[in-house]
Amino acid sequence: MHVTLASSLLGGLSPAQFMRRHWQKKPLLVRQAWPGVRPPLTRSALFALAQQPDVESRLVVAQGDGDWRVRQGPLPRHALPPLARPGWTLLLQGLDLHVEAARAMLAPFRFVPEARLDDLMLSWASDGGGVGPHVDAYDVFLLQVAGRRRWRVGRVADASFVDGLPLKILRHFEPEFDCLLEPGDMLYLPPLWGHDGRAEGECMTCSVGFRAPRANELACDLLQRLADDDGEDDPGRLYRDAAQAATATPGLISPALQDFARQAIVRRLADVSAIDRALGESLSEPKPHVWFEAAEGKTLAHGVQLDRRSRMLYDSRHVFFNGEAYVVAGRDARLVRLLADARQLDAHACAALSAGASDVLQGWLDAGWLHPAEEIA
Ligand SMILES: [Mn+2]
Repeated sequence: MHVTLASSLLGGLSPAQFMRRHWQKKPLLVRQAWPGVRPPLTRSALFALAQQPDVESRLVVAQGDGDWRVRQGPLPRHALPPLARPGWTLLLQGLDLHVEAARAMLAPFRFVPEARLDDLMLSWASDGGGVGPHVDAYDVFLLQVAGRRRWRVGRVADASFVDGLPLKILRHFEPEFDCLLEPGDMLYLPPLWGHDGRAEGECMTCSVGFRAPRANELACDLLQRLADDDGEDDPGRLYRDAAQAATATPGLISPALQDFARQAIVRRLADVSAIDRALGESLSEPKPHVWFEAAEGKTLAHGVQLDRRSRMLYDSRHVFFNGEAYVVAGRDARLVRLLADARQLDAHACAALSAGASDVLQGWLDAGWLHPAEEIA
């Protein structure tokens, strides 16, 4: 990925310029960002996928009187309104986990760190379908892949929602601009920008979403991980109070015990490497309901590529793969980081791995986290 080269996906901006001028700052509308883009699956394949229990799907129906009906998947075919009925939408979250072509559509967006990537959502709408004016806590690229959708977009002064609806619909939304997206057009929106997309005729839209972690959620997750991990710091250390005098106030917690507890926490949190490791494990955790199929007898000889559901990240000390941390160094580290960045490693690079690293990659192949390169291509 050449981050300083002009990109037609970004309307002639380079990824570097886009990140400086638009990312988290202001919307960007790009006409023909992806000329000739094809939906990653057909309407009937989408409806079939929505029936599966391991696929996250939602049906949203506008009732016409300002009321909305939402049904969570799995969605049997008879749960979907007739195609000719206007005003309904089928949303399929995490399509990249299920459909190789959807995973492939994420590749041009890899100028954004993968740690921020959430998923590719596909929405199919009948004429007039949409989910109403709302905000997301996500950076999102809305890529029109079939038919036309009109977006109304604007900053949100009043973030209150209409009461009593199964959807978070903005009570007051005053769009600043509107645009009609045709197949191949794309609209980037930063988090918390109000938007309301309505299909004009049947249409399909792909949303490439980048989650912004919430400080509190991240803290809870990492603290839990730190608590589960004994760490290197004398886990069995006992409180000692050999100097405790006889007390007439047995209900009182002693300052010495308070100090012991505080120090125990401070020492745990002072282990920066453990926090970094917990973060990498957390961010690389596969999505819920993802499982991998073990496959013995595969070889590294022809190069490897990541399974579409695999998440691989790294920091200066570790590589994180599907929630597991590995300490890497030297040439192996360089090669494994290459695998994380490119999601593939050629035969030549695989041959350059040390025997130890080869064994680790072989284990990943056996677990189904990796596949031989030719298998997916
Ligand atoms: Mn949205």
